Amino acid sequence: QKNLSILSPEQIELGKMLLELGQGHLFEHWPDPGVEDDDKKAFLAQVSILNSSYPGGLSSYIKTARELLADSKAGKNPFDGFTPSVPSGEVLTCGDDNFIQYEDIGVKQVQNAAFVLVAGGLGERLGYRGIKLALPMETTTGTCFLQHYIESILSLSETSIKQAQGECRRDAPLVIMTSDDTHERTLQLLESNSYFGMKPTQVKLLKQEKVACLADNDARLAIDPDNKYRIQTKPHGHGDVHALLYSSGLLKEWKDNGLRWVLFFQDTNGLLFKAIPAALGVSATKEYHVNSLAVPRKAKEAIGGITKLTHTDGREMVINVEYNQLDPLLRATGHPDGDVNCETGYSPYPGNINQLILELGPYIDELSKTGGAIKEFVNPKYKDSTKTEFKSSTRLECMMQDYPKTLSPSARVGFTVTETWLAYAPVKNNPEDAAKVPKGNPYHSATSGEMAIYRANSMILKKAGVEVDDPVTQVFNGQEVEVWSRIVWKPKWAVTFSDVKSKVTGNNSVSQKSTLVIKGRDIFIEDLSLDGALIVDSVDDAEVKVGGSVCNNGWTVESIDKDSSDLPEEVRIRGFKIIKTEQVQQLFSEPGKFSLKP
Ligand code: UGB
Repeated sequence: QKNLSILSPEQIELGKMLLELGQGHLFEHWPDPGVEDDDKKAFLAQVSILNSSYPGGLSSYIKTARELLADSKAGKNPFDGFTPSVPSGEVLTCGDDNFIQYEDIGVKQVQNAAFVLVAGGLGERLGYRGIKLALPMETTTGTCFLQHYIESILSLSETSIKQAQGECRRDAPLVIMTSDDTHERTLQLLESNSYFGMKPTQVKLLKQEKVACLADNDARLAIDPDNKYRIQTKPHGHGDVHALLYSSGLLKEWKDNGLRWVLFFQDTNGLLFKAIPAALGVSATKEYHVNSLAVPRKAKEAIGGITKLTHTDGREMVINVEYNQLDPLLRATGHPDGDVNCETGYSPYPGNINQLILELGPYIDELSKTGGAIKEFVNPKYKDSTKTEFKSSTRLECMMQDYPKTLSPSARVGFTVTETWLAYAPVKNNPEDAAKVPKGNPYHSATSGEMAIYRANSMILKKAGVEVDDPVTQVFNGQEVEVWSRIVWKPKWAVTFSDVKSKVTGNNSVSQKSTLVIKGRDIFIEDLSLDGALIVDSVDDAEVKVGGSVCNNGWTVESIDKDSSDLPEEVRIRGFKIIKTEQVQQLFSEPGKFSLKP
């Protein structure tokens, strides 16, 4: 009461609201007016942000938190009444006729698509202090994830416009969701690299706010241990992307501009764009409102499982069940062994890789009803079995793949499974945790993420008729990985399997010790025998034929000690570095037709 005189009317209202919501403890330590007044005002300024950035405000947040905390304490099963079963979806195999057909349809649709990258996570599990988008995807060229994503979108758009015979020329929008942890560094990465070739107006950053932490089962907000005039906050999860997109007005703008699709993707999956065109083709052909891209999943692998849930009241949905919930759900519904591999060596539930394709019209209709609010969950760590106290504060969380949970049963929700080697190699785990992954399960580390790029490119070239040697097995940072020829190309050279096929002719071979880097757009590989390192670049108006025999000492992959402090963190987390001994390197910088036959 005494402090009311120092506060603005808006701040007084916020204070009253907190008292009505049972949050009196937040003010108990407040001294008399005149003491720490600026801190008190700063506290209410933070409350104002927390209140306005959550759909329905703090009262809604606290109400939901009380309900979810009560359910958690009572041990209520979130899937009560639901029986899981294996759903059916479209299964694609890279390079076969079906795949090529879907890719063709998908590429044409890219000119109607907007791209949304969720990149608010800091990557604590990875043990890397920088933002994950700045991390090199592979160290042969040192291209970072963001550069690769942007160049892929630019090339896909270019191809799309060409294939649709320039019906309409429009720059594909890219939204990046950031957080306080990643915003400034993401902006800086873009600005210091001229947006990697995108127009700055094409890219929009939407920053997600953190949410208030909860100290107990009554959803009393937690005071920051380092500052008694701040409420402790934590990330709310990638599900925020829907509310942010809705409130930004971008969805309506996209619809008015004639766009039809919104594609969501994550920060560190260097393979993803190899599967996007075909998956978009599936969305367009099957007229899916929601299409999730999935890969075969090893039981207990830390990715969600796509599951069909059927309720006793007849409701049905196809939805991601997060990895920590799938096993208990199966055990509770007549599968005593829980989440186990079937005869294929994989879980029968395809793995969600959080690549979602939503049809814009139905998406806007749904968000007009929900405001983009996504079903939340809470995951408190209790001190003991009485479940009365938490080990540390908790908060509500939400996931972007839970968007279909509020959809009506008539919504067309499907999924598309493709091979893991083609579509999924995230970089999430630090070397220590990766080395503990059970044998046969993927490491999801910087080591495996980079090796997966070489494997995918080698496999694609093999499917296109190139003789690529088998890989050798090596151990880096305690992880056994296949080391394929280091083959890397820029998206402007090829963004689809058909692009690759059209640029590779005759009898070509690449030995295991080789490195092949293709940077220019119109480079044609014809009768090349490579045993060493070859790097070719060209300006867009040059057409270059590359063939003949290239043999040199090349670039080697050398093991390093992850604890050696003289190496940068992004090298140490891989456990190897590329030693560049000898190469043929050629840039064709003038327009015209050329041939490179060393
Ligand atoms: N992210 C945000 O933008 N904001 C946040 O508050 C949190 C994250 P994680 P997670 O494909 O491998 C997901 O932490 O959540 C961004 C799926 O839920 O890497 O453990 C963050 O920057 C799971 O079903 O993953 O697991 C990153 O880009 C499975 O699909 C993205 O969200 C798994 O990803 C994912 O964050 C997977």
